[in-house]
Amino acid sequence: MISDLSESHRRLTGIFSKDEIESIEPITGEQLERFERDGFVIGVPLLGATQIDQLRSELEMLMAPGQADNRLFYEYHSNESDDPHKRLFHALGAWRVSTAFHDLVFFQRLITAAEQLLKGPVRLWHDQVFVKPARDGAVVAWHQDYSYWTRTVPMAHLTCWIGLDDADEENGCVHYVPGSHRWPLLPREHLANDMNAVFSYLDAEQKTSFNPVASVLKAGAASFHHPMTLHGSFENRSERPRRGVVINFIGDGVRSNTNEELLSGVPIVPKGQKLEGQFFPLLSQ
Ligand SMILES: O=C(O)CCC(=O)C(=O)O
Repeated sequence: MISDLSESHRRLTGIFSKDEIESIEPITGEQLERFERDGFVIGVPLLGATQIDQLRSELEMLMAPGQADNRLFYEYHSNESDDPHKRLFHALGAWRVSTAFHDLVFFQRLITAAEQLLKGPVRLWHDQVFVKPARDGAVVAWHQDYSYWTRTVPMAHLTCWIGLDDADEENGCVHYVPGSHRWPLLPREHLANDMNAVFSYLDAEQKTSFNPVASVLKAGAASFHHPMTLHGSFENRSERPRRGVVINFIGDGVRSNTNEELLSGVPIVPKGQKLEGQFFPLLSQ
């Protein structure tokens, strides 16, 4: 078995070789229109029960003591909140460590949905895992994903958030601000401390049109959002965990905008060069 799963760009197990969901087209025409209008689409059926179970059980391994020193992760925060009474587990790079998380990246149903929304061939940018434990789950402050990604151009990015639990307002589901994908890029603040930090940057018109929508999802369903869509999630005060896995896609052709590392531990991609190779696999056939 290889130790860095990014060396393989094929599925390593049968977990995601079969579509457990009946419907053929992941994103309907109506959802495509909604994505253009609002900057997100909620409730795309993606995973079946055995796929969810496998991801949940490998997630336990990813969160186990000792993994924090695993250099395959691009980032690993056992708790990204500065408040010792709140907790947000957040890691990037699980696809290099766990076979289920690796194979999810190469899941055809997910890739097809991303191609529909990005309107062309797609590559992996990176993955993320966000876990809010029961009772003391921290916030994820309002932000636009592209505020973290200006080191890659042009902006041709897409985020997919997949629930490993039912997610609702009680356990801290993601919220989206419709239409905010047409706002300019806003500055970003700490990810897991002050939910409303972004408010100091909003003008009067943006404040008036700030009407967030809760992304209420069943486990196994996904939401997709535009890289400029303002989103965030409130605390988990419920008795249930709220676990989510995120796949961040780029259109094939996105280039590096820096001569520094794009992701921790990944060889430098010089400014102007296309993202490709071991760490940015082409997912479209
Ligand atoms: O899981 C969360 O609450 C935040 C997710 C997020 O920021 C994202 O999907 O880009």
